[in-house]
Amino acid sequence: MRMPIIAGNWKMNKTIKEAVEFVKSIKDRVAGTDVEVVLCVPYTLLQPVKEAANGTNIKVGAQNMHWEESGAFTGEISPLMLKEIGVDYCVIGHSERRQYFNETDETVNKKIHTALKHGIKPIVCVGETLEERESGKMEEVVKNQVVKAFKDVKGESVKDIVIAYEPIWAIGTGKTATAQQANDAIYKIREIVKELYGEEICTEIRIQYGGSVKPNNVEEIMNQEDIDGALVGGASLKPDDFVQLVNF
Ligand code: G2H
Repeated sequence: MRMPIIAGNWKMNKTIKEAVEFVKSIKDRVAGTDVEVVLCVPYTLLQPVKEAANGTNIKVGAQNMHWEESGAFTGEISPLMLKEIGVDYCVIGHSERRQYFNETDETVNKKIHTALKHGIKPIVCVGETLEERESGKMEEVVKNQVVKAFKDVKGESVKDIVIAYEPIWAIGTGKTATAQQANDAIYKIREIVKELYGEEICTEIRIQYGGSVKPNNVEEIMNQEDIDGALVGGASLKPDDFVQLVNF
């Protein structure tokens, strides 16, 4: 039985004060659920959110990290720095990072290896553009991303990885993939994991959907057989909305 995981991806939003108030406002309302609750926040908010979430069921994630432990990489953050704060998860390969910051399948793969080495659970994002979907290439594109992301990742580590299927055309656009489209894509991703790692691991790995998930569509999405959670941007910024998402 896979535990559902609802992760907020705050992107480049919120001050420390706003973040701490957010955690105070939601912590009692997300307590005691059977859902894993994660907030993926900007680097400046990791420590304050971790402290505010102390003693609650809220886990904390970063939105990116470097694959090296230290060195001359101006502006970057290493897995050791995240680990020191007690970060549980890290989003890796979000489409915005692929699109605006030259993230590639190769850097995604390196980051996954480093995250696993340091006990940080990767939330690995994959997904196709509208053009790719309309030309019937969704499966091929996503397969290529998954195969390259998981290169040389050992089977026993795969249970610590969450995949987020985020069709690029549904991100922040208000266009959501239908629950059926999302489930079909996620079913296919599970089949790819099965080809790579076999039946047991493919039934264990959690695969989220991301892209304009909101309180009014979360239930239908979460009711799909293969969808184990949501990676949520816009709707994770308001405490009341986020609480509704967790309590779908
Ligand atoms: C996709 C998602 C969060 P939104 O990027 O990862 O954002 O819910 O705003 O579409």
